[in-house]
Amino acid sequence: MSIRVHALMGLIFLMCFMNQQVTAQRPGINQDEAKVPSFTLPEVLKFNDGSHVETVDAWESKRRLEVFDAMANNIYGHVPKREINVDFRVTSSWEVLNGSATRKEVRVIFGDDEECFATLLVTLPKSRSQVPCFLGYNFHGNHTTTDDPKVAITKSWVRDRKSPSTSGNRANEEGRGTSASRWPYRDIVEAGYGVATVYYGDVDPDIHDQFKNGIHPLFYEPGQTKPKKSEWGSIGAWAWALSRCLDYLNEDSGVDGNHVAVIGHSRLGKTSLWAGASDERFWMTISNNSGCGGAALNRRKFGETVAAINRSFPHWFCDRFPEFNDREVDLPVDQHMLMALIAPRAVYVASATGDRWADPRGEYLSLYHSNAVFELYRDAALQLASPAADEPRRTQLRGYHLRSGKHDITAYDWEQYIQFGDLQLEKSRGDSKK
Ligand code: GTR
Repeated sequence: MSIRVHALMGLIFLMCFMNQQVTAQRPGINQDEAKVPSFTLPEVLKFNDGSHVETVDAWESKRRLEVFDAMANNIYGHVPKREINVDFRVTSSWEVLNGSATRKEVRVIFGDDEECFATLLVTLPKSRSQVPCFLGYNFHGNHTTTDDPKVAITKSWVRDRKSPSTSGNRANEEGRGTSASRWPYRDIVEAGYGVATVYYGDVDPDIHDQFKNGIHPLFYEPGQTKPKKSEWGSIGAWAWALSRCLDYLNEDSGVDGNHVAVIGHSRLGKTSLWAGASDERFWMTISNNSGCGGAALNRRKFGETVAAINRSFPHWFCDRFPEFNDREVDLPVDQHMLMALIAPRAVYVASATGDRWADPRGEYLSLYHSNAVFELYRDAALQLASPAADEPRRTQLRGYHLRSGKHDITAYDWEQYIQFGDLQLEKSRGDSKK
């Protein structure tokens, strides 16, 4: 045997060993495609009584509601019935990007006193009026999305970043611009889009405190201390607040309220999908590396599982979701149904090659298994085989790409979302001429 073959075998052995190490370090976690269990997905177009959905009308008037209900009951939770006041106040505005765009901060106030609020940072190109706009949460505070010294630093709880940019769960000046690569403002504005972002911890800090902080308590009935079993966790609350931000964007004369795309990365991608499914006013829904509880099919049990996510993040979903830990097959839904809820509005899912924890194949498959519903709206069917890395695949209403690289949202990802948005805009202009 040649030295080269020996070296190759050694490398293969090392890779297998490392793979086992990863699996061994995380008991119950599979990252081997050959070990994905065989499964049957719940049928999107089958009513709860077992009969078949044949028409768009039957889907929209009845089956869609059944699916929404099942996803809310078992995974994300329902928004409580109680209603609260939400007010908007523009607190500052200025010019950015060499005068080519305006930026403003809008206080979104939840409830009747001024204590609970989120700050929406809105950046709009000046070249056009009424622009289409991306709306999405950021992880560490608005000031981390840009070097702009005027952007206010959140006073809310933040996750400590093991760097000088946070201390004692508070953000500080050192963090300014540290997530700027995730928010390519110039590219977005030059493409003719606005972009609005908000720190998710302003709405509900991402820490399990039995739902005492954030917006949940504003919805409690007298004597209630935590959400009911089928009521929202943090993802449900974050998604609801995105709809309130959309309410504001609808009032903003600089924004085309019919063309607001909801976008999110990772846990915030799970959130954007649930927001897009819950609020049919969203024009496009974009999920970047959202993984388990987002685009990835639960039944594949590849990478992060239902049990793993509920263990690490017991506050994200409704209280019923942990009943399906290690029992994915008993879930009455799977994530392809989340995609289906977005139809006939556009949905884009993106994965990354280095993000196996999020199960790229499972993220693509949920889009693929939404074919039946999208085909009702004459969208072309996606093929079963996943696209190769860096070769985006699109139908009229759905897009997918697998970016080379790690779990992140990059300029490449944004480029695809903008191109997809441009195609949707062209289509709606074409449709309105007919
Ligand atoms: C991980 C979690 C994922 C994903 C990610 C993120 O720890 O397991 O579900 O949401 O965090 O949001 O960055």
